[in-house]
Amino acid sequence: MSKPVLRSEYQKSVANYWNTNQNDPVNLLLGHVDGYYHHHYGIGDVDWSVLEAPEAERDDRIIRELHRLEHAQANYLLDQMGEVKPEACLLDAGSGRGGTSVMAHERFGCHVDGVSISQYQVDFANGQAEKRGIQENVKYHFCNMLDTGFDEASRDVIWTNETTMYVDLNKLFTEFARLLKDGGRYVCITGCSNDIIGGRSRAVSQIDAKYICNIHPRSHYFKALAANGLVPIKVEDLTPTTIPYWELRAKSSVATGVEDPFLTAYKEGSFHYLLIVAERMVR
Ligand code: GPP
Ligand code: MG
Repeated sequence: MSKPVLRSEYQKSVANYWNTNQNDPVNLLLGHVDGYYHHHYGIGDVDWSVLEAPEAERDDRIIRELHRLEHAQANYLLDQMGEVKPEACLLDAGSGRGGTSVMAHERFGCHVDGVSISQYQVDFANGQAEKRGIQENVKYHFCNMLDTGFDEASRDVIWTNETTMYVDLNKLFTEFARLLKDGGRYVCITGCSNDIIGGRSRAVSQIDAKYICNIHPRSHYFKALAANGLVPIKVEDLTPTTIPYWELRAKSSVATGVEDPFLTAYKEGSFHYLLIVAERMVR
């Protein structure tokens, strides 16, 4: 008998959060702008003129601007993948409503599998792929990213876009090392706590509580990567480029209350928005 996708009470509670979070204006209204549904944050300079728009348009202009910044984040993540051929096979680990996978396929023409432990998200994302007529090349699976069942050395690129805080990093990178081809790339954008100054701050704990996640200390990423033969080629602190997104989001009608903890954590230096690009050692 195959193992169940959800292996612990913790995983069940995370799946339940995303299965029942179906009326989330902060993600749906942004996605409705152009049909790319994201579950990550934004980067880049804000066009602050949106705040001066006439009352009747202001809210819509802010939502479009937030979406533009989230889209820019996904494009920046894809920029890190290097050359990706149309015959390449990619894995989106924690694929949410599927936006980044669609973008990867559109940019590279490649095959993408997305995995999520939320059946609702998997169904939503597959519906989007069908709508676009790309369901042969972009497929979402109800599947645990710690144990995907995909073939060994089958992946040219794997990415995690703000999903690693839900899993044990060592288990995750063991699975990614198994899945990646020799020299294959892993691209990660994540929020991590700053453990050079000690334990986690109150603001980081508040973010964890909101999303039922466990934000990892920065050093743990590099230990777990090294332990699994994944060698960083690029590390970039994206914190300064994401703060404007949060400042705009705090002024929007779709603010959820998590804006203050994010802004506090980033500004006090207890938390970073980090990009890591790593390559798999040859077997
Ligand atoms: C989801 O974004 C991302 C997370 C829940 C993981 C936590 C991320 C960190 C960087 C700590 P979302 O788009 O679903 O969130 P929201 O609904 O707040 O926009
Ligand atoms: Mg969001």
